[in-house]
Amino acid sequence: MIIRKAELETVCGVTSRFPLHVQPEFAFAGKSNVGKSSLINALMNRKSLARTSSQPGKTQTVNFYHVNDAFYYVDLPGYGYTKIAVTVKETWGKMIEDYLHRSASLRCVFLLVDIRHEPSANDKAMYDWIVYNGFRPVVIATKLDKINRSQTAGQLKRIRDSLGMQKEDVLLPFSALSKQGREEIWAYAESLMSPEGAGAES
Ligand SMILES: Nc1nc2c(ncn2[C@@H]2O[C@H](COP(=O)(O)OP(=O)(O)O)[C@@H](O)[C@H]2O)c(=O)[nH]1
Ligand SMILES: [Mg+2]
Repeated sequence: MIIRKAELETVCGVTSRFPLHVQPEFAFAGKSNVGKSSLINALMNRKSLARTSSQPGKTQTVNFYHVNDAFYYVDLPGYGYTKIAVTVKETWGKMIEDYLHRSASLRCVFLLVDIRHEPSANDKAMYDWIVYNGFRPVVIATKLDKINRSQTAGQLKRIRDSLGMQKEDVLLPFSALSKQGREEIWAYAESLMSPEGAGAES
């Protein structure tokens, strides 16, 4: 995918109304620090348009990045490390829920998990919740560069098993350092770009 233009168009806090777009949206969910902003930067070919941070929990807004004047990447607030269970009543949960309910142009929710770790209870809850909201989550296993190549298949299997992914569900490994996996994520998003390819299954 050739990125001609990328800009942060809208930032929504708890009290903001979400913009209503006609163009396709692709959202990225996952715990704080898993690499959402880094992935979005890599997909936009930008170094730091989406702010990354080594301190977890920075993004508590929903950020809309307009790409090529054609579609949006949506950076969702990350959930915390320490919370034991996901409750949709929490601020971030409410925001994500409102967003999932409201967006008619949302084509896909990418759920990011760290390839090194077994998905947490929050990751599982988020996965189930995306499904509950009528979407087929596409899981991205981040920080691929942090494990040995020989470990990749095993870690991917672990993630699949623990999230309870179906055989046909998509799991893509990715590294923001090497950009490995970027083409596959672009290709997947492009396949959903046309109206017929809508990922929000009925
Ligand atoms: N080695 C490595 N570090 C990464 C990768 N993706 C993100 N990081 C680092 O992990 C930290 C959190 O990344 P960030 O994109 O801000 O996560 P977010 O909170 O989910 O948006 C930052 O220090 C990033 O540099 C990756 O693929 N490989
Ligand atoms: Mg972030």
